[in-house]
Amino acid sequence: MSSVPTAAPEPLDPSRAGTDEQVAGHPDLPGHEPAAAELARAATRVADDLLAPATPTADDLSSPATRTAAGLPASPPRPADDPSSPPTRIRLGDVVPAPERVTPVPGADFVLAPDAVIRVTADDAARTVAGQLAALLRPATGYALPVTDAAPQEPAGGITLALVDSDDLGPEGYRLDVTADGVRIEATTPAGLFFGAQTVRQLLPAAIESPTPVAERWTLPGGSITDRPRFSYRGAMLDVARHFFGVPDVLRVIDHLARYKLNHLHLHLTDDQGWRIAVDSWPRLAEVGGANEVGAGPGGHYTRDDYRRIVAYAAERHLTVVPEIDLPGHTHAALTAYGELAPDRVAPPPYTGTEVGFSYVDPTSERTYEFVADVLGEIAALTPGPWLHIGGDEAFKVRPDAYAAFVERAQRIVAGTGRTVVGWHQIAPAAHAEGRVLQWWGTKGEDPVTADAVQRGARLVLSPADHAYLDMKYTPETPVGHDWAGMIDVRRAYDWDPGAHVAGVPADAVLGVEAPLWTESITSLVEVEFMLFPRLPAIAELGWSPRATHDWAGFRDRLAGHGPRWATAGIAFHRSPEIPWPTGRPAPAGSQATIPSQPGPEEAPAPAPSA
Ligand code: TNX
Repeated sequence: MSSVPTAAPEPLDPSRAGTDEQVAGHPDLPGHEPAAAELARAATRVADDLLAPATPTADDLSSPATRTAAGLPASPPRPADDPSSPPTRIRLGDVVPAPERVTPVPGADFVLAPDAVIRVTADDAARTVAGQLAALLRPATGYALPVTDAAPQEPAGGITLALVDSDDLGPEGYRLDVTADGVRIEATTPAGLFFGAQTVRQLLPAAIESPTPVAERWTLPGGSITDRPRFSYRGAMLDVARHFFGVPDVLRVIDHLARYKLNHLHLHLTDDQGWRIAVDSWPRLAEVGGANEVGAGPGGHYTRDDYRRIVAYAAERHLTVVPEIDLPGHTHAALTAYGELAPDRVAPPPYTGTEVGFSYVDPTSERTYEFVADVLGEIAALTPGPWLHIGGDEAFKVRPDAYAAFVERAQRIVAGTGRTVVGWHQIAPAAHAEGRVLQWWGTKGEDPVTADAVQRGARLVLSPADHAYLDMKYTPETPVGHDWAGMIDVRRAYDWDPGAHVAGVPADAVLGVEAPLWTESITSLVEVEFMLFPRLPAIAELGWSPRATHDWAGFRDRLAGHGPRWATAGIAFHRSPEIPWPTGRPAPAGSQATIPSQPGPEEAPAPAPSA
């Protein structure tokens, strides 16, 4: 498959503003690939210096077997065991995303004892959360942490997770109380308990991320937190179409989202370069359309069971999967499988480049609507969540009237599956459909067409490309990524307000935020993590935290403490010089200037000293 010559796309419609700029911003692949490889190699090299034993670049960093197979020592990096070194002081307010209300109580710190127990309300879903918390804490502590049902009279000393009735916490909020006698998380739902458990994890020393036991005093700062999200939709998108990412990679990305209380994973499942989901009624979509990717790699696709596994893993972490079938444009891979959908009825050869806007399914053919109904019907049947994303972006070759008619019909097909339609904001001109959501990726605060769709009832998920597109480079030297929407450093990712970003769109029409990661130039999990961290937590904070907590200086300080966590967990990240990482090792002068010295996953800070 990969030896089939690449089809030259037709030129884009030059009348579309931004088009040329976008194409110009797409990476030149032959030039890009050595940069990505260099990134990965440098990651291994510098990590060897900073963290002994080394931080691997292998996909699974926690299993000794995988580490050994990757040629790495069986144990991951671990903090110094020297009990004489001072503990890193974690403050109750150091949580990312910033909690709604934090009330520290000096002198009320809690120390987790080796015989501590996790108690939980007698409820299966709550027990699952307690089990997840225990599983997070056992590897580093080495403690047994048995989970037991909570009794009415609680003995002191452990961690309690309690489902309670409360009008204040909402469906995702929680209350956390830390006293010298114990830790208590209360919530009205298992999701709230789960988010509370993520907060507990962040309040423990960074060494809690170690996959093997560490000598540490497992202290949590005393006081209470009352917390709930600002927006109900907090997401990230992974483009698995331009480069395919297998199930283990996607599960690891879900773990990353869950840490920061995100609750939606949008999977961009189809595009010109690949169709990534098996569809029984149209089997060649995945078999033929899935067998390529950018750069002519082997591609791949998810079987129905793979997809179910991803959905179930996400659901256990209180994340909803939003599947996207991009229509009517971005469909070249589908056309390679079924030429009958093409305007000229001829199946083209695969496309492995990075242009956009040249392909479309024939909007005038009934066969196209059979295809759309079959595909969306099967995806809906596999997806428990409420959303079906129909794409709708960059269909430059489809005339506006035909485009609007197509979108309106696709919206009706989605409604027929019982799901709510989501589309990129290009679908705004089409008629309103009950509940519809536009994902806005503009770069200007003025968008009268979108504002008009909002007037007609649409809600928005905000992904402004110049703040939230995590495929944009951090700096001109970032070895992977795009630049068509500009550089996005951590501050740029953080400093905007989703509630007041688009003129004429009131805050109550904003469902939330999403950080898309397009993967034309992103080829591996290490590169995915490098682009996500540390910007993903910035977007997560915009989605979760009340606006009153918004403060770049405070965010930067809180985020700094997460570097040692990521390093200990083996997560690659960009050691941005904007963040005061607690390493004692300043970023080398000129480190932004060239690819080899580009701060990258290689420059993971040494884990914080611990007692
Ligand atoms: C625009 S934003 C696209 C994608 C590209 C991305 C690259 C949007 C809905 N479409 O097809 O991958 O730019 O940054």
